[in-house]
Amino acid sequence: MKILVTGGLGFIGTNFIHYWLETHPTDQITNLDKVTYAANPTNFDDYVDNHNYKFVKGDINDVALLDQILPGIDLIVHFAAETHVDRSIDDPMAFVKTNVLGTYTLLNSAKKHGNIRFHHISTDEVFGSIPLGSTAQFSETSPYDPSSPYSATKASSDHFVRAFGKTFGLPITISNCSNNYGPYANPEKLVPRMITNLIDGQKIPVYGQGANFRDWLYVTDHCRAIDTIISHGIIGETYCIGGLKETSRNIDLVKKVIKLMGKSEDVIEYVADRPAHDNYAVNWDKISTDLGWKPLETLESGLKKTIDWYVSHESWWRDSKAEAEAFYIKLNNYKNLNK
Ligand code: NAD
Ligand code: TDX
Repeated sequence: MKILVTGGLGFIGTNFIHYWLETHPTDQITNLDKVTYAANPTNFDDYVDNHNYKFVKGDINDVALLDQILPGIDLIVHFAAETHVDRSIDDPMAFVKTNVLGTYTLLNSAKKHGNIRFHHISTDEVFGSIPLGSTAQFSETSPYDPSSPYSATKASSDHFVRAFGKTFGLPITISNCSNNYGPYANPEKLVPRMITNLIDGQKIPVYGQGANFRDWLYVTDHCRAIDTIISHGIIGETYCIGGLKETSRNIDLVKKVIKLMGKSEDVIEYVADRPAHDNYAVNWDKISTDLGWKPLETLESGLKKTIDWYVSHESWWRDSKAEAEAFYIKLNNYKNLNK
């Protein structure tokens, strides 16, 4: 099979390509990535001699480039996006361009080149927020109710994907997953930001009181879920993907990482809250019952692997951490937003 992966130099795309070429070694992958701040071109340094991997630098909005790449492609796995909620509050237009217009452009090109099978990677954030203290979970039937510019653009992209399936018969599937963690995540995100701050002897900024909750999914479990949907999913269907939910409040996660790294809780620093700060939990019964997938990694084992990876890959994250922290200084943890 010939696969186009978009955004494959980012966190999940990188893990997915590594996973796929290990588990399906005869398939061929073209990785189309614009190489934004979130990309790391060194992620495939070991693949120079792998004839089943090809990198193309480019934008999913570039129709002429898609016309060159798409002939012969059997499947598109669409990861490319602007992904950081905090940056979407600072500069929403970048999110509209890639997440909405880019997804539309890619769909249109997939249609033009013979209705190529299209799997869209989306997020639980499109469903809005679960009230603090509630044990409710999002599922495939939850109404869309996005809160941030990021989640609004992802919601829009989901609607376009579904519309191309219904209107033009494009063979689509969608997955809405919870927060991923693991190797290769940009240190702008909570888990790698915590780990790299602790390595550097810095404090951990916790937004608000740390009471907001997430559903943490180890990235390899996510890659297996995507494989399961590609291999066995029903065309036109959406599948929700989440983790084992042992703990989910941010403050509990922060304390867990501090303990695993042998540090003191004195490093916790409560800072101004994120506007429209959501809470998420995912019910993954459908993919489990219909397709037989379930998450395998416990939070403890996944965090240990992730910490070990960041401790031994400082050269990988050092530059992107400097870029991320410069962004946070500019944003000043929301204090400057309304000035
Ligand atoms: P990431 O920010 O780490 O990487 C995104 C990649 O997309 C980068 O390599 C970037 O260069 C590329 N890109 C951006 N704009 C592009 C464009 N116009 N054309 C081509 N490439 C472009 O993202 P991630 O965390 O790996 O997320 C991947 C996907 O998974 C996204 O669609 C995101 O919405 C979704 N998702 C992520 C999470 C999470 O916890 N990280 C959770 C749920 C869903
Ligand atoms: O320094 C921090 N302190 C803090 O308390 C950071 C960076 C975050 N937080 C909080 C905000 C959130 O409640 O931690 C939680 C996680 O924040 P992020 O890592 O920014 O992730 P989140 O906003 O939950 O979104 C992530 O998961 C869903 C991805 O960035 C999205 O792309 C994905 O759709």
